[in-house]
Amino acid sequence: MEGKRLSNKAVVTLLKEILAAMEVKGVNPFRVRAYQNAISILDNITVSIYDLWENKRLKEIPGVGPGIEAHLNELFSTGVVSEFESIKEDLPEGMFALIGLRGIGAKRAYKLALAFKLGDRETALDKLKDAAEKGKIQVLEGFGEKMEKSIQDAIGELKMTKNLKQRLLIIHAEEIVDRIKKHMEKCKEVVEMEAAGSFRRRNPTIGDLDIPIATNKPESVIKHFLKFPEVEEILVEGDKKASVVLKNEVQVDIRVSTPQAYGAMLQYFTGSKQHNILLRNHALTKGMSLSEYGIKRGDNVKEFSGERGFYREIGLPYIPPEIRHGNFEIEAALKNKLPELIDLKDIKGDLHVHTNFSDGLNTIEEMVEAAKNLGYEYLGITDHSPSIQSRGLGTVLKTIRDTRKKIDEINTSQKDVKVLYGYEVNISVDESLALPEDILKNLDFVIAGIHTSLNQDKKTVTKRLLSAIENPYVNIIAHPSGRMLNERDPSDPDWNKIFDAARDRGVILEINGQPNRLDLPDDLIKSAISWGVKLVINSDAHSIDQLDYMKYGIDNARRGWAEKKDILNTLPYEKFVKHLSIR
Ligand code: DGT
Ligand code: CA
Ligand code: CA
Repeated sequence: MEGKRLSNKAVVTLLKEILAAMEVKGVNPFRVRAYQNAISILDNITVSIYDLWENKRLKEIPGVGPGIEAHLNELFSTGVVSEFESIKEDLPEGMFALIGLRGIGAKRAYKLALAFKLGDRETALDKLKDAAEKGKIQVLEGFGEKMEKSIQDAIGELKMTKNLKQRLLIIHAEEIVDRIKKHMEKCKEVVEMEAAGSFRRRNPTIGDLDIPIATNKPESVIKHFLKFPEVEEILVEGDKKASVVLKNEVQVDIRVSTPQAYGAMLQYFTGSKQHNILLRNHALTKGMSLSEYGIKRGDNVKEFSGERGFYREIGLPYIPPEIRHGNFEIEAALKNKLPELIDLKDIKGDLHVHTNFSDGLNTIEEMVEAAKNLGYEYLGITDHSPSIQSRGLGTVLKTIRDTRKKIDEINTSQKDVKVLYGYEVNISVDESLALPEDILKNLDFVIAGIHTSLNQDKKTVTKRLLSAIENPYVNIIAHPSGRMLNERDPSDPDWNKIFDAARDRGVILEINGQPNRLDLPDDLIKSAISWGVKLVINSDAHSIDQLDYMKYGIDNARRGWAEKKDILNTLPYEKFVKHLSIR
């Protein structure tokens, strides 16, 4: 099939517009729901939707039913969806520019676009801003003064358009959150605060920071927040919220609530937006309506100091923030089938660390000492393998003998941490491994990974990974997708083939904890687990401090619904090495 290749982002944007158009037109709510479901899943998948279509595999995506499949089919073969063309024919084009605004659903976007003749996308936001400033929104039916103000704020928040900026890695967001927390600790009116949004869901990258704060003195808290020394520009200053841009261009939105109502506020600002939408749909079926202030039944709004009570009220167990993606977690919660997510304290060893033998900072001994302090039972040393081409076979063999001796000595002189000797071996462009099997077979274990030419076509990159999986001495595939956040897209092999081969041959896929990798991505973690593939979480530390990157790997594993049983380095040493030797 030869069609019109579109990025996942372009596909999702278009589907969101179809959804909005259907909502305005009052299409059957079940179809609307189906679209919402599909969008939240398509919005979070790593594999190319276009490739799935090309391989006639759209059906395999959960949530993609025949209706949406037909739309995608038409979109990829012709570039347009005729039903969409006709459904939006009499809708003002400008409404589609408003859909991303906080609190503006499709129907409101439509009303505003009609009222202010927002005929095209480019000018829609500016025209709306102008209307708000002139007080023209509050007089519209169903809007009012409060709504006008909140639309103005939402446009303000959108000013630093997220798409134009690079998203922050979570490790950098953590540093900023720590500094804000330190500043806010000096204000004694703060009862409770937590960074919510994508940060609390442990998304690998963060667009902006959202911080709900519990207090009985909103004015003093906001005043204090605005004195945070890193504030560069104040976008919104209200009596219950503020938005600022920091000197490092990061936007921070704070919202205050009373301690008694903090649970609903925290829940709302944790999101994801899609989770909230689906949760609201669920609550509606029980005659309840959700907001950041509480749960409304009839005229009565019930407040919640914490999130557990909030979820309980709508008949659900607590759902951990990491899986609030709008991707079947509500269904699982309803059936009491939420996963028991893996935890950092379950980890018994790290199988991917570098030393100063290659590009690491510390010696093997220092890495082992640090692993002992973390309470690990085992540590796999996996420097980049020495190059036979540049050093010559003789030197490489001697290096390996010497290193083995050293590791044997460490294993004799201390018994706390069992040290395993391996290498991180490159999978070359021609599919060969950087070390021959004669050498590989003498190591305790081998990690193989792709580091170059990731953008090969699907067939080639699939074959390349399969050749490593089929090598009898390879135990683990490092950072399988090869993505580098903000830098490099993941490669796009046929994942089902990779998962099949890995499961059948007992090869382990890695969840790499380096904050700029976090690879496997969460959606692939979830698929791999459902495929029966075993995983390990590694720090890929290049210094003793980086052993802590394990925690980002854990975050990512949790986002992929991983439980302790799915992750092999939760096993005690004996059982773990047994798994390595069954190969
Ligand atoms: P980000 O900042 O792009 O990394 O992602 P988030 O998830 O932090 O998104 P953000 O900052 O736009 O909004 C924070 C939370 O507020 C979001 O996770 C859920 C909630 N929220 C935002 N807009 C809406 C909305 O239109 N409807 C609902 N129900 N919730 C929303
Ligand atoms: Ca955010
Ligand atoms: Ca925000």
